Amino acid sequence: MKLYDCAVAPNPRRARMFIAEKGLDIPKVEVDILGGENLQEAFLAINPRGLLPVLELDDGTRFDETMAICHYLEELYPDTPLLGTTPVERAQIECMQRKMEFDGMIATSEVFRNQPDNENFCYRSLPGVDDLPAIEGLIVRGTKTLERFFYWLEKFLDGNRFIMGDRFTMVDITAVCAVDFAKWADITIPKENTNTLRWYEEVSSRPSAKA
Ligand SMILES: N[C@@H](CCC(=O)N[C@@H](CS)C(=O)NCC(=O)O)C(=O)O
Repeated sequence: MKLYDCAVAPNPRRARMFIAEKGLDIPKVEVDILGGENLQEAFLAINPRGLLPVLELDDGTRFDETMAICHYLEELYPDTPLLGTTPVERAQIECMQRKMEFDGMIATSEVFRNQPDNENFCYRSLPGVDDLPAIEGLIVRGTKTLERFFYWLEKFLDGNRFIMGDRFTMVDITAVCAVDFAKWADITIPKENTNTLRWYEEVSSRPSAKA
């Protein structure tokens, strides 16, 4: 098994954190997104969409979505569960996971990728192989969505150590990756969001956050 990875990118980081929390040692192949390596022939043979991360099994089977990678590894290595242990927990985690991903990760992507003055990304409104010039209106949409993300994150963390309660889960991984990704778009945790600031401090100090 090996993970096609990119050290600076937020979705590969989600996979790396998940793997680190599980205590797994999966070899990594670094692909340089900023240098455009993901859009070159060699990587497009691995993932024609040009996106990372990708988990490749020894028989050549590949998974090119972060959550699919996590679900697969959770099934293989159920110890230290990160996606829930009962049908109810799993469904609850899935609900929250999607909020963090859509309102946090994807909204940041909208803000970050649609700035006409961002030299590296101004023609990459869409991640991957499709060239699409920046669409400035998406900055407004993404910024508003991130306000919603931070508002709800603060509420979910009220009285909770982690987003789902006492136990660290994939939801925390996606959320902390989204919070750090939002910094790329100069958006940070509002200073009055004390629950979120406390949670961020704790989650960021886990060894997996540095993976
Ligand atoms: N839905 C995919 C999204 C993957 C994705 O967008 N990856 C970004 C890195 S965070 C990427 O590969 N970008 C390539 C590019 O911008 O050209 C997942 O969750 O894995």
